[in-house]
Amino acid sequence: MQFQFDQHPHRRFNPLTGEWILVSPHRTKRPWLGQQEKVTDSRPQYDPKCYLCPGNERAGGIKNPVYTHTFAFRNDFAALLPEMPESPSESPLGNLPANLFKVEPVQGECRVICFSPRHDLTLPELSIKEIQTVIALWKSQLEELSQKYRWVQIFENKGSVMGCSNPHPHGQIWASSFIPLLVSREDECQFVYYKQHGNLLLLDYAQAELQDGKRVVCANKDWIVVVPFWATWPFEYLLLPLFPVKRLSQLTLEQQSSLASIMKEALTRYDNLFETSFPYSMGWHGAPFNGKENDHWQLHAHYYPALLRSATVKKFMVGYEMLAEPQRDLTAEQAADRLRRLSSIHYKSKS
Ligand code: H2U
Ligand code: ZN
Repeated sequence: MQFQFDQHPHRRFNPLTGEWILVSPHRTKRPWLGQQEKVTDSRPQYDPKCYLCPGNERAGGIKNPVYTHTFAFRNDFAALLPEMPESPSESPLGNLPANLFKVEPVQGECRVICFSPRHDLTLPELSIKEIQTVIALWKSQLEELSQKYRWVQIFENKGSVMGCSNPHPHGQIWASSFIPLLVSREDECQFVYYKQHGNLLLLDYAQAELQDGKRVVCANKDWIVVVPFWATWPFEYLLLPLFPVKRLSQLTLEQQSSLASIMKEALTRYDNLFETSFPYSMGWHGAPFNGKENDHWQLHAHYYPALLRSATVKKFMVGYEMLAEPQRDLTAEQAADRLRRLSSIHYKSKS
């Protein structure tokens, strides 16, 4: 019997994090007894009870302006606070052994960003021009917050299954004095690759994927969206530039426009997969603001969707995955193939 990686259990390596994932393609024939229902969501253009709609009141009594494009505000329940003591004068942990009990103070800011005044729309339903205003907002927020913080995490948590509290199209930004764990891992892996090969890890990867084509969902002259070879989530995306660029703030207007159109296409394919507003967590990674050159860094976005086989059946990261290693059944190639076959026109705009 000869090993075939679309049929036999194997592990795949993630060069961006140094982690492995177990792939079990033979299990996709497993019977499934779970429910497979369609979810219909119809929302008004304006919801008087929504804390993100224009002109409405938020927690604490602050009123949103009657914004017409995008709107950013400080999170009323921020996880990070800007004014904190630099470091405690004496250990807050008393006599506990310092090598086992470590603590460090952090500073930061959290913001919420509304993508549109329309309560009923999501990113793929916005026009390319409107998506460009979201990109412009990401860019200006990054420019402002990076003056003060070493890391600026731009992200979007979409859909109630991802724990998102409000369907109004919005994202968040958490800026911090420290570089978070997952970012440091990517920093290290990209640095080692750059030192060994003199090339950017993710640019080499994007070019290899473009040539091979098996995991490509869509691409244009500047950008490529793949289900990465090492994907953990069933329909995970990695959105990559086809040119070297360290940060979102360095994109030209033309590159922002081509980004808006690849986002619209990739997210439309997500929604068309189960004819539902596809829930995911996404976020941007670029060079941190640590005072270094960061020549090894390449900008990219991760999309981690929770759904597995219908609008309601999600993948759980439990059991073996919590205790040993992430695992998937559907291969990255099968997932990309399914997404590629779908229409690039949103199902809602057809009916
Ligand atoms: P989600 O997208 O993950 O649901 O987050 C929305 C954020 O909005 C959440 O972090 C904030 C919450 O703290 N929020 C406000 O800042 N003001 C409000 O009036 C309600 C919610
Ligand atoms: Zn709203």
